[in-house]
Amino acid sequence: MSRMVTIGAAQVGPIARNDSRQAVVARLVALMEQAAKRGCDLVVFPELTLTTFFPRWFMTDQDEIDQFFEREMPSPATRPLFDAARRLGLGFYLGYAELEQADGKTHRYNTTVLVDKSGAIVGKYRKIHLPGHAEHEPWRAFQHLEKRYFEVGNLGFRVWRAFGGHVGMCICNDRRWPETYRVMGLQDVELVLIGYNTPYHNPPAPSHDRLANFHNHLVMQSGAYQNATWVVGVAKAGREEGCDLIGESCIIAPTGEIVTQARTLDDELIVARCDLDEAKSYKATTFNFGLHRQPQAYRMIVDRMGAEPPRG
Ligand code: CDT
Repeated sequence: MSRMVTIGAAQVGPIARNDSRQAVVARLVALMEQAAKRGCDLVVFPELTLTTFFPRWFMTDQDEIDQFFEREMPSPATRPLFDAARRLGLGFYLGYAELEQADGKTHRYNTTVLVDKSGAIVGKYRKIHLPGHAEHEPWRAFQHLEKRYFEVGNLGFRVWRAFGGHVGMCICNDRRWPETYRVMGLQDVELVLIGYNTPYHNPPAPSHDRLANFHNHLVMQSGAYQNATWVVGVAKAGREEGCDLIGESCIIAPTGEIVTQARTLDDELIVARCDLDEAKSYKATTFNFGLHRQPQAYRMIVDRMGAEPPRG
């Protein structure tokens, strides 16, 4: 048996601070058109795809900050993506900064939506693992203020029936945490979609810089294999406003192997025909969760947040 989904990982090159939404959306539609020509069912864009990665700057003027956020999805500026989905019969995953008014309060999230081939939103995820810091740290070469500009996502790690399979979403730093994949694995996930913006340079730990690409693949390949799922990781890449972001967007099989990988640091579409049934032999044997997991031994994972050394 096979259940084929043709997936495009649409890596996006740098976006300047003053690039308009319209200019960015036009680039994304061009990638969608390429994806349709190559037979894709689904195209995956990066995290915060519509603007430059603004958490690199400390800002105090809320109006200035809110210019990077979307108040509605779709909006007049982003509707061409939804129109293209319908016209081309092509779904997409899109990351953006979301501003929501709820219970008389304003909330801001680092969000993705999953849109089906009819242009309807079928799933929404709000980033849970927010890296970086909340206060200005001028000693850094650049800031990473996700903890300042976003709230922790409140929608959990859900999995949706879509594209003929079970599809989950997460965002960037989430991919480094095994819990992310396992919570989706426990919902029989078959395809995990991940957008990212990852600088090569990590100011608090510059000795890690040379390993940025290795760690990117390491975590996603492990997540794929250990949960018997396809994983699609998509970068916003290249030198963006003086900050170098890694590329190496890739599509990973449930074997843990990279099937295809981007070779540039610019707008680049890579495509793979993914058989969702390829996970079956892993789900039935080595990673048959129902047969082999021992959740009574995992209590500490939910009871304890930070590591504590053994007593005594
Ligand atoms: N966007 C995002 O989550 N980036 C982080 C940068 C590392 S911060 C130490 C990431 O995990 O790739």
